[in-house]
Amino acid sequence: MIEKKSIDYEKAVLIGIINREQSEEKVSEYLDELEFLTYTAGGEVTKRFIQRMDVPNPKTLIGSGKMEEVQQYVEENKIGSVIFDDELTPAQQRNIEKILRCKIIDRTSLILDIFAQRAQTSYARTQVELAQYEYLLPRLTGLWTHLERQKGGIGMRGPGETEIETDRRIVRDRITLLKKKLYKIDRQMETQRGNRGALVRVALVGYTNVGKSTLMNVISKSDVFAENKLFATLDTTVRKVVLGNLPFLLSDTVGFIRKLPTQLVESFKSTLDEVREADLLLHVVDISHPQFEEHIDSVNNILSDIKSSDKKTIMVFNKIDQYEHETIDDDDLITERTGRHFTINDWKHTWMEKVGDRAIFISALNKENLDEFRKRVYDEVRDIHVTRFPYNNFLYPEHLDEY
Ligand SMILES: Nc1nc2c(ncn2[C@@H]2O[C@H](COP(=O)(O)OP(=O)(O)OP(=O)(O)O)[C@@H](O)[C@H]2O)c(=O)[nH]1
Ligand SMILES: [Mg+2]
Repeated sequence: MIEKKSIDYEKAVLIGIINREQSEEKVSEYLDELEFLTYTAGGEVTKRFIQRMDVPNPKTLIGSGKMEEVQQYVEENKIGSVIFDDELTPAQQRNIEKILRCKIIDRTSLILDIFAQRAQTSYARTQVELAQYEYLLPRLTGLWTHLERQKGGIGMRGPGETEIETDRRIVRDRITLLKKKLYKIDRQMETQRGNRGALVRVALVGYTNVGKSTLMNVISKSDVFAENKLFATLDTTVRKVVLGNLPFLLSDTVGFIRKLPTQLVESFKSTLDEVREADLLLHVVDISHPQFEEHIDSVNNILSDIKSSDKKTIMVFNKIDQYEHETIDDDDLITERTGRHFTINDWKHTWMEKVGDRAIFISALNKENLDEFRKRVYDEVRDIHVTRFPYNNFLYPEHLDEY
């Protein structure tokens, strides 16, 4: 599925758990995504371990038998990292580290790692660093409690305690400093946004890797970095776009993902201001992805976290060129027809029923249906524009094709 280049990839294994909330099928999908994340972070997955358990082991998450299996594999195959899809408590992480003696990573720290790798500007770096320290702080606390419980003997008190206390203070000081730095940048950016005047603002939002930057480039003839890895974009790019003679601002920003670490949402709040302050959202969806409907839900959850869920939104279903549906034979009476059997036309009907003409199906890559897309955006932007500049109405005709 994922093409590998000839650089050195660190070998990794993935671990997932099947329980009442996560069916076997779901876990396999989650691990597909985790594998893509691992690849983006520079790792190569050589094996997956899956355990069925309703109550996770408080000490090591998975059971001891499974852990032995993993340990043997890790040793025999010189595995660099073991990556868990589920979040580990600080204690679990430490215990597992002791057993497996390699890097132990959970989904949150993996995503943080990718963000750190990809942050280009000092603004993005500051936000990622803040999120990393926020992630670290409770883990230092965990270490501290752990040592506290262990101490008791004479001589155990001194260095351990002060060391961790010092660590915690350093981390807290750093967090305060980073927050101040971000606050300062935020003020500057606010002023910049203020200077843009009252132009209508449109924001591209969506799951990671759905084609937001590609669409931005096509629409605004700009050159935003796009590639087939997760989180290609971390900073927000804003371009002035003119459709007909109607000007508006279009922004492209960081992609969302299932279980986006809360520390990241928190520290990327200002990057997401562009979304929060937008008049219109273009929610881009990769319809060729088998889990695109869950992606829509994840994006909607994050939008509601940042109080932007009631904004006017156009659903933009992208990558129709890559969409494949499964077929059922006419005489197959057993297979139940699900979304996977829908054609693009079936999806069109479904979504038209849900959101009326605020759903559009395109291919940003092959430039399919882009005229209709432009028209739809034009109509919405025009509606907002005429309420904002009531005296300029005559400049902007009812429809884009009246030019
Ligand atoms: N087949 C196909 N691929 C597309 C289409 N649009 C974008 N892509 C590809 O999808 C991948 C991701 O595109 P990006 O534009 O980087 O996606 P993004 O939503 O900006 O991703 P992040 O910035 O990582 O959140 C790239 O390899 C694009 O070439 C499309 O319409 N069809
Ligand atoms: Mg992008």
